[in-house]
Parts: sequence; C-alpha cells; structure tokens
Amino acid sequence: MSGRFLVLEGIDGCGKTTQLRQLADWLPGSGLMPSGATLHLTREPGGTPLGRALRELLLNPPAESAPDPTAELLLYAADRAQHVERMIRPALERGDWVLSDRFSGSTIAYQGDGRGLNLQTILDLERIATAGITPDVTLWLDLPLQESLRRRGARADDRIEAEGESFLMRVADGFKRLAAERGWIPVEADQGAEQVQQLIRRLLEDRFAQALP
Ligand code: T5A
Repeated sequence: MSGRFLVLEGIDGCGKTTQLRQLADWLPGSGLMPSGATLHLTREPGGTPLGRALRELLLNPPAESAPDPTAELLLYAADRAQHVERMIRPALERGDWVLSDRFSGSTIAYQGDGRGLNLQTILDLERIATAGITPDVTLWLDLPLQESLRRRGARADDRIEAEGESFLMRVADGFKRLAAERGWIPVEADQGAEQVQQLIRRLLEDRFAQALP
C-alpha cells in the first residue's frame, strides 16, 4: 500500500486533538506527502458512522447500557474492525495519508493495563480487527497524569475518564511500556502547544523526508 498511516496515542487530555488539528494545517503543504495524496483525519472510537454510534455507547451510555469490561473490549474491537475496513485500508490503497487520534495501542493500555483484561485475548482481537494494517508511525504524547488532569479542568469526564486516578495511572504506565516495546516516537508533551507542534513536525520530517524522491 502506498499511503501512510500515522497515529497519535497517549492518556486523556495529553493534547492529541490539538496537535492533530495543527498537523492537518501543515502536512498537506509540508512536502512530505506525494502530490495528489489526500490527508484524512480520523479517530477511535468513532471514525465511521457505525463507530460514532459505538462511541456514544462506550463513552456516554445511559446508566443501564454501560458495558461490562469484556463487552467494552469487544465494542472497541468492533469499532476498529469497521474503521480499518471502511476507512483506513481504502484510503491507504488509494495512496492517501491517514492521521488517527488513537488506534489499537489504546486498547492494550486502557482495557489491558487499566481494566486488567487478559493480554493475549486483547492481542488476538487486535490481530483480527486490524487485519494486517499497522501504523507507519505512532507518536506517543508523554504527559504527566497530574498535568493532563489539570488541563481537562472542570470539563465533565466521560465514562472512561471517570474511572479515577489509579486506573489512569495504570493506563499511563501501559503507554510508557508500549512505546518502548513497539518503537513509538515519544513526544515531550509537557510544554506549550506550539512547541509540541514544532517538535512533532521535526520528528515527522526526520522520519519521512528520506523517502522523498
Ligand atoms: N479508549 C479508546 C479505550 O479505553 N480503549 C480504546 O481502544 C480506545 C480507542 C476516548 C476514550 O476512549 C478510551 C480512551 C478515552 O478515554 P476521546 O475523547 O477520544 O475518548 O479521547 P481523549 O484522549 O480523552 O480526548 P481529549 O480531548 O480529552 O484529549 P486530547 O485530545 O488528548 O487533548 P486536547 O487536545 O483535547 O487537549 C485537552 C485540553 O488541554 C489543552 C486543550 O486546549 C484542552 O483544553 N491543551 C494544552 N494546554 C496547555 N499546553 C498544551 N500543550 C496543550 N495542548 C492541549
């Protein structure tokens, strides 16, 4: 496949959405993308129409519909399978670039490290849902938990954020381990949004410029 798949990962409130928007302004004119390639911004959960319905059930369900941990794991996997087959794979096959806010690493960190679900089951579901699609690069926005809580401020928590600090600390530890295991690029996110953006741009230039004709 000639397209490229870029992912931003990290704990809630680490700045992914902010950085993704700025990358969307820069990448198409950066000289890194081949001419004619389109940049697609997407996210998990919720990158497809089915995914948007699943996102509501996962993050803001009526109390009586809140999923148990195993059901939650399967819903994230269903969102990903649909996302890969309906959106990511076709875009990459066309030679487009896809920039996603979260991908399968989030399931390992949240449902594995956070919830304590069986890691092998999670890896089996990852293999089924991603069906051979892996990111070309994953940027891990590394931010201390206390700073992410401060940034989120008075904003209402969704169902996952409401799990509390010890859950989120396990998730943060999971991301740190995954970044080392999977060769993700760490990004020091505890600085101003503009500085983080400049850092990410340099990292992407280093990664992709050598592939330019
Ligand atoms: N989930 C997801 C799972 O449990 N399993 C899975 O498999 C998957 C895929 C998704 C939830 O689902 C869970 C994880 C999540 O809990 P979401 O809303 O998509 O939920 O994800 P969040 O990460 O929670 O999104 P947020 O919007 O909360 O965080 P962002 O996007 O990382 O951060 P952002 O950019 O919105 O910034 C947060 C605040 O900080 C400010 C922003 O203005 C904003 O107010 N900010 C900064 N302030 C100072 N300095 C900077 N550098 C700043 N950058 C941003």
